[in-house]
Amino acid sequence: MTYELIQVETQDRVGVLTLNRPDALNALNAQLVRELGEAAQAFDQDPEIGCILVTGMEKAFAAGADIKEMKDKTYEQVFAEDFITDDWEVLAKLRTPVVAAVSGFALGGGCEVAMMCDLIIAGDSAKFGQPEIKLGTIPGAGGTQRLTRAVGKAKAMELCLTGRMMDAEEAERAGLVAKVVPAADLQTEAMKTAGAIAGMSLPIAQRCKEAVNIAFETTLNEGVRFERRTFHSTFATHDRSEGMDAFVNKRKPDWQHR
Ligand code: CO8
Repeated sequence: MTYELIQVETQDRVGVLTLNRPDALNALNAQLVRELGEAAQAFDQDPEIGCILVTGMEKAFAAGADIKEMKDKTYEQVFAEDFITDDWEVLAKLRTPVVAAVSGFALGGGCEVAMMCDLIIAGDSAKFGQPEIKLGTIPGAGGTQRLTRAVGKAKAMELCLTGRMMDAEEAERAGLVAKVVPAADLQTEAMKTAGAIAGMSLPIAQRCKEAVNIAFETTLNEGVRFERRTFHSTFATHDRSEGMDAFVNKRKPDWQHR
């Protein structure tokens, strides 16, 4: 597959997707979103990929949905197309763990794409925001929901209603990002985390991710029950036996990803 607006590469067991539309600060037009979704799904179905890393460029992870593409759409059109389309939700539905490495602007749809990933590592230049209100609209790809779950109502409400940007330090304090690193080290640091995840047993990492995500969708009781049954299911895998045997025998586990 060849792509125009993203770069796709593999490093060990990490599949790297780099948004690459520099002239528009990686504004997410239909083509970019389609390419990102297709490439992410291909990695998700590849048993040789244990983690997907989504990143952008130094100045911007993505400055939002493409306003120029969106500006003349009518209500009839957006309703008929169900804009945004399912392409946008692809990242949120992947089973392989996904890390976002964010440098520069992650605004509007860009912030929403980062939040669809399982965890965000931010360069200290990162700026997050949902500025849609300044354009006379509201977030449309999960911003009001995922940001609120990540940082709580007070800060989410303030960010969505004022459209102000939040820097990386504030985003980390608020719980939106897992860690902040110097911008110059972002790719290396994000690759370390993605590599560590990719070094685990894939079917176990998939179960782990699913269990954490359930916390956002259900009650505590149901979530704990789901976790326990999923924990039990790891006992049906080769890698659970291997992991415990390796610990007891003081050796490195040799994951078979089954
Ligand atoms: N859409 C289209 N083009 C963009 C976008 C964008 N979101 N952001 C930047 N660009 C373009 C600029 O128009 C400019 O192009 P040109 O050189 O042709 O004029 C180029 O990128 C560089 O941008 P700037 O000159 O503006 O760069 P600055 O460093 O001065 O400013 C900012 C950087 C602050 C990031 C500024 O570009 C900005 O405010 N961008 C818009 C941010 C924004 O409002 N994002 C939200 C968009 S709406 C949204 O995401 C809704 C999501 C809903 C779900 C998805 C539906 C499909």
